[in-house]
Amino acid sequence: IYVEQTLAIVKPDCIHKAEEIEDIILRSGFAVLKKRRVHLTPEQASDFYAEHYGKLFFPSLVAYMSSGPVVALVISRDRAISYWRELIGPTNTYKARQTHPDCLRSLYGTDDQRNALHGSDGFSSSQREIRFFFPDSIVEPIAVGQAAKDY
Ligand code: YYY
Ligand code: MG
Repeated sequence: IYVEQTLAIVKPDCIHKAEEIEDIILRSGFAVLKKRRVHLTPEQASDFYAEHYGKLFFPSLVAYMSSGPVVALVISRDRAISYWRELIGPTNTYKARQTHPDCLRSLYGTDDQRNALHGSDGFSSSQREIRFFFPDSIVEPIAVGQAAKDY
């Protein structure tokens, strides 16, 4: 078993539910390793979402993500990256409500852009995103209980 880390963000439209979300994270088998509440500047939000630079939704995404504080959490368990993505569900809140009614974006999202929660989409983005909020982090999966060849 490999214990991974991933980055979760409680976005500005969901910030009043941050403690409730942290409870759900803990009850879902994650450990919360680090946590930070921060109000991103538009420049920081642009850097975080640099992969989407130039897309039509980019300016409003940056405005949304810098519109109020967020809570960034480093969370950890086996298969953390894909499991957290499964829990939050599809990007579009309206689509999520149709296809995954129990997912967190369905329950906590506001609209097609303000979708309450972020999750890293793979190992390299988890490394980049964890270091974005917590620059001194060492981000590696840790083998627990089994030889690496069994992974
Ligand atoms: O990884 P995820 O957050 O599920 O979606 P991305 O495609 O990476 O988009 C990042 C962010 O941008 C998304 O959470 C909302 C916003 N967005 C949007 O406003 N409009 C879109 N058509 C696609 C994404
Ligand atoms: Mg993404």
